[in-house]
Amino acid sequence: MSTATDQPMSTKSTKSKQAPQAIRASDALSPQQKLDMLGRMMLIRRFEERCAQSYTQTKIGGFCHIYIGQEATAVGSIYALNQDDPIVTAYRDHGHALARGMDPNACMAEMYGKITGCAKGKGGSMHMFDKPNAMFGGHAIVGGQCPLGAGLGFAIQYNREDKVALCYLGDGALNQGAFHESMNIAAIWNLPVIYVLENNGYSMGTAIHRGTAGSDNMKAKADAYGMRYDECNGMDVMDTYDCFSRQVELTRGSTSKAQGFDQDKGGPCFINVVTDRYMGHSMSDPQKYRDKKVYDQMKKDGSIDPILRLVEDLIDTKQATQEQIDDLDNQAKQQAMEAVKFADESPDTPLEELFTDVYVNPFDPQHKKGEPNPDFA
Ligand SMILES: Cc1ncc(C[n+]2csc(CCOP(=O)(O)OP(=O)(O)O)c2C)c(N)n1
Ligand SMILES: [Mg+2]
Repeated sequence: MSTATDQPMSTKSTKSKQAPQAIRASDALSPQQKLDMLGRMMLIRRFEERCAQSYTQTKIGGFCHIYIGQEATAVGSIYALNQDDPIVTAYRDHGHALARGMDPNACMAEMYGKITGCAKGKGGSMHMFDKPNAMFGGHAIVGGQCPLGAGLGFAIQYNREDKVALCYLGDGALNQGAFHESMNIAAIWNLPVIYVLENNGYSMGTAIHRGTAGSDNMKAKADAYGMRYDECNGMDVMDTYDCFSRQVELTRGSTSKAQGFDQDKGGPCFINVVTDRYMGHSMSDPQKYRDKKVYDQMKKDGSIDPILRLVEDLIDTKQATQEQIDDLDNQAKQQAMEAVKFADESPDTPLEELFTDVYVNPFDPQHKKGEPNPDFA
């Protein structure tokens, strides 16, 4: 049986020891910006705790995949983007939506299946969409978002925009054809897209080494397509931010107005973010495949926790006081509580909505021959 101790964090990474970088992007962040990143991670943590609670109370139906443990991946990577850089991800998507700036009320209401949700309650937990914040979902089919990531990159290149697309995927998507087809087309067309592997070591209950050939060498996946590769510790938000800061700017090189739209520059990249999910695959997973005792202790003593790590760093370096940290956490708790209240009090999505915002077949046989389908007008 695989346990957390079978697979310590360090063995999941293929990173060779590198000399410390002289200048890291995170060195230029102000204490205020670091607190802002901490606040975003705390919001995700407290929000997800409330989701788990509401799910157990059967207020949320369907599937629900909790992001706790992986907060630094969404926050560290998205912090390195511009607000209009598009992102797309899989079904474990509440964290990305919140990190991107989605209103927590709309996010929670979506899970409750309420009309006030970001997709009018018709998508649920796995389908968080927020076009104004350039969040293109939330996709339930493993690897299904990979071609969409290439599409987002292609749109940027075609429209000669100064943007970069991020496409997140779990380690379970590594063996899907859609992932490899997307990496291939991104490479041959030099698309401004970064494929972000959220390597939490498990797809459902299957440890990565049991399901993925060459799981100890993620660089080989990028090499197969002649693509740039990087990796970072996804339990350390600053390391994640540094990694994305350098790669996002390189990828932006092919589309940047400042750098002269040179399609031979920049191009795609594959980033292996080594992370950990604390809870089961979904709310219905008791995690019998992990040694819970060891794992609980690791979480408690803060040896792996991304939030505790940043808190400790801010306090040790006197960039923040305990009082500021407590205030941030209280705000996060408050926002999560308000989101639950908002979702509780919002009306259900009415039945008529079943037929809105869906694809329409203009040749629907239910319509008389020769007459246009009125829904298609
Ligand atoms: C094509 C496809 N096959 C199987 C499933 C069932 N399934 C849902 S989640 C999942 C595991 C994916 O794990 P991973 O990509 O590592 O993401 P994580 O849950 O760790 O975030 C599987 C096999 C699916 N949704 N789509
Ligand atoms: Mg996984």
